Amino acid sequence: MKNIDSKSHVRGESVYLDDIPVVHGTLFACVFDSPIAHGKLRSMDTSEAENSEGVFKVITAKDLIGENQIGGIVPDEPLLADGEVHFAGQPIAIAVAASEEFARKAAKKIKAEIEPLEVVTDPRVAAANGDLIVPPKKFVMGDTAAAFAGCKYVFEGRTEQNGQEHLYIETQGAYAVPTEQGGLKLYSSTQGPTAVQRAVCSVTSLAMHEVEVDVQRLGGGFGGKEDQANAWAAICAVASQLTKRPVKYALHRMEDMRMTGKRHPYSSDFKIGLDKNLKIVAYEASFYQNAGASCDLSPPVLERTLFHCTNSYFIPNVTATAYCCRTNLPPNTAFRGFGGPQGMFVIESAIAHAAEKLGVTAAEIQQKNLIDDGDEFPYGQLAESDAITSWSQADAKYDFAHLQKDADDFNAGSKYFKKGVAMMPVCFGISFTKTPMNQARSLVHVYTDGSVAVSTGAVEMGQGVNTKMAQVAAKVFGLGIGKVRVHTTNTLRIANTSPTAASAAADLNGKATQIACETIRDRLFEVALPLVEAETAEAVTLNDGFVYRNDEKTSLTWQNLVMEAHLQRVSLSEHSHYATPGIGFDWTTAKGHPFAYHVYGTAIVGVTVDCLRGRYEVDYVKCCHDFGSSMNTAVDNGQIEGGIVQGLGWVTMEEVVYDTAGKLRSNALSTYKVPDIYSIPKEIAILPLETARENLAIFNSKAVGEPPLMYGIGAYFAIRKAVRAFKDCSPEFDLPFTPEKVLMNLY
Ligand code: MTE
Ligand code: LUZ
Ligand code: MOS
Repeated sequence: MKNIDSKSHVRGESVYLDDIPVVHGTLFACVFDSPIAHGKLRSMDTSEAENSEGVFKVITAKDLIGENQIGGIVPDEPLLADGEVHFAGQPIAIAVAASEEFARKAAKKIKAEIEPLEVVTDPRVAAANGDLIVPPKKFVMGDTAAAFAGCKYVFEGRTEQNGQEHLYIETQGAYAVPTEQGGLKLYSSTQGPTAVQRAVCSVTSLAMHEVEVDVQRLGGGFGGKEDQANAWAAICAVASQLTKRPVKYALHRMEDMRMTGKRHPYSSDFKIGLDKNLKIVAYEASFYQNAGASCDLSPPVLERTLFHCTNSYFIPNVTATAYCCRTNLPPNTAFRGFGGPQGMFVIESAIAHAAEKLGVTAAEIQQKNLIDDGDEFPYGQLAESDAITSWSQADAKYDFAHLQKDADDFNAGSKYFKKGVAMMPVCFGISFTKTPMNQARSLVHVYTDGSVAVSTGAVEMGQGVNTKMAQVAAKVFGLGIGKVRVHTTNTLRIANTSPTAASAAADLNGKATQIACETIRDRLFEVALPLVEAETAEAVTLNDGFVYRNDEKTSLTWQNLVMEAHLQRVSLSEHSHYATPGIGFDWTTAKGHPFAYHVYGTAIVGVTVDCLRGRYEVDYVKCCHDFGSSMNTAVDNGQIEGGIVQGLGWVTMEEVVYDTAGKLRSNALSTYKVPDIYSIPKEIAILPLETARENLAIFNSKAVGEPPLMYGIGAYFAIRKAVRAFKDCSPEFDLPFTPEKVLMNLY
C-alpha cells in the first residue's frame, strides 16, 4: 500500500510549517548569532537594529520573562548567549520585525564586542583538559586484560569519524500564536512536541497546560529535530510573549547549517585480540565524542555507541569507555543511528585491520564471530539472534564468494579501475535506551458517520508512520484505509510524548492505537450481539465495513452499528496507553535488558574505484534485512533505500568542515556534498529475512527507520579493498573516505 501522503506530496499540497497561513499581524524573527566560537561578550549595541525599518523589538537575554535555559538533560544551554559565547552560530539576540526581510536586515545591524577566548574543536584536547559534559561511561564484560595475555594475535589502532549535516529538506522553524489569558499555541517543525513545550515553558515561565504544540508533518528530521527544534520555538514564544503578536521564524538554509548541531564526530582507539582460529577473544575501545558546546542529547548518543560497540558479534571480553567531550562547536545531536553507527565503524575497522595484518578476508573473521542465540551482549541482554541467519540468507541469495571472484577477476584484468567487495552485518537494538521513554498514547474517535480519527504522539517526517497508524486502525475496525484519518500531533490531544525517534514510533504509538481501537471494537461487539443474533463476541468479526457472524457476512454495516452504539449511549472514543513490557537497564551495573528486540541484517557492498582519479561508484548494496513481517513493504523498502544512501553519504562524501577557529566552512550546498541521483548505488537489492520468531513489534512488523543506514558503512571497507588492490597501503580509518582522501592514499 502506498504512503497516504504520496498524492499530496507529489501535488505540492502537503502542509509544512512554512505553508501554514499566517494570522494578520504576524511578526517575523531573525537571530543575530555569534561570529566567533568562544569569547567574552563585553558589550552589545542594538540601537541601529531597533531603529531599522519595520522593527518592533530587539530581544536579548535580559529581556526573558522565564529562565534563559533550554537544556533538556543538563541545564547548560542558554537560549541567548549571556556573558560568554561558546560556538560560532550561537544565538545572541533576536530581531522582531514586520517582515522576514526587515527582521534579517535588522539582525545584521546588531553589534557585539566579543573578546576572543581559546577555541577547542578536538574532543581529545577537551578530554585532556578535563572538559567532559558528564562522567565517562563504561561497559565491561569478562576480563580483557587477562584475555589479551592469552591471545595469539593482538592489534591496535585508531579511527576518526566526521559529523554529518542532517540536511532535512524543510529547515528548522516555528510559529507562535498568542492564545487567551497569556497562553501560546506553537506550530513547530519538531520530532518532539513535548520537548518543544518544555523549552517554551522554561523561557516564558508558562505552565505546560498553557502551551499547545501542534505538528502537521516535517520535511525530514533524521534526528536533527529531536532536540534542536526547541530553540526556534522558544525564540518565537519569547518574541510573541514580549510583543503580544504572533511570531514566525523559518530558518534559511545557511542559518540552519551554521547554527544547528550535526551527527557527532568521534575519535576512537581500539585493541582487538584473536585466537588461532580467528575467534575474537577480547576487545577494548575508547570513544572520544565531540559533543559540541552544550549537552543536548550527547550522553544517550554516547551510550548507544557503547550498546553497539560489538555490532553483530559475540566477544566474551569487552571493555569500552566513552567520553562526552565539550568543544566549541554547535551542540551535536541525534542523527539516524544515534551513536550506533559510530560504535560499529570502530569494531569493523578493528576487524578489517586484523584481517589485513593476517592476510585473511575480513568476512572470514566477521562470519566466525557472529552472535548466536543465547550469547550475551556486553550490556547483559541475551541475544535472540538472527545475525547468522541473515548472513547465510544473504550469502545464499547473492553469493559472496562469487561476487568476490568477479571483483578479483576484474582487478586482474584492469590496471586503473579496481573493485572491492565488503560484507556489512548490522545489529541494532530497538527501544529508547532510557527505559521511561518507551511509552506512548493514542486517542481514537469513531464518529457517528463511521469515519475514524486517530491522534498519536508520533510525528510524520516522511518515514510513513501516519500510514502505519491508519493501517492499524483500519485493520482492527475492518475498514478501508480511506475511513481513517490521522491528525496532527498535538500536545492537547496527546500529552507527555516521547520524541518520534529511536525507530520506535510505529511500535509504541501503533500498539497504543491498537489497544484504543480494540477497546472501542469490543464495546461495539456488545452492541452487535443481539443485532446479529450471536451468543458471544468471539463469533463476531469486522471486515469490509460489515459485521460478520461465524465468518459469514451479516446485513449489519459498520456505520449502522456505530450509530446504534451511539444511540445506546456507548462511548465511541478511547485514549489508550502503551508501555513496552519487560525492558530495563541499570546504569549502576551497566547491565540489563534495554531493548524490546534487535533488528538484524547483512549487506554486501560492491564498489569500483577509479585509481587514477580517486573517484568511485557504488555498484551495489545487496542486503538481507529483518523486517519481522512488514506492515507496509512500500514504506519499509523506501526506508531501507533512503537509509542506505544516507549511510553511504556519511562514509564517502559528506564532509563537515570546521576550521581551527570553529567556523563552519561547509556552510552551504555548494561546499557540502550529499549523495544525488548519480551517486546512489547502481543496484539496491533487498531480501526479507525469513524468520518465524515472535517479537514485540506492532503486528510483528519490526522497526525499520534507522538500522539500514549502517549497511552504508560497508562502502568504506569496499573502497578500502579496491584501493589496496591497486596499491599495498594502509589508509587511516578516517571517515568520510572522500575521493580526495582516496587519491591522497593512492599517491
Ligand atoms: N525517513 C524520512 N523520510 N525522514 C526522516 O526524517 N528519520 C529517521 C527514520 N526515517 C526519517 C526517516 C529517523 S532518525 C528515525 S529515528 C525514524 O525514521 C523515526 O521514525 P519511526 O520511529 O517511525 O521509524
Ligand atoms: N533517542 C533517544 C534515540 O532519546 N534515545 C535513544 O535511545 C535513541 N535511539 C535511537 C535514536 N534516537
Ligand atoms: Mo532518530 S536519530 O532517533 O531521530
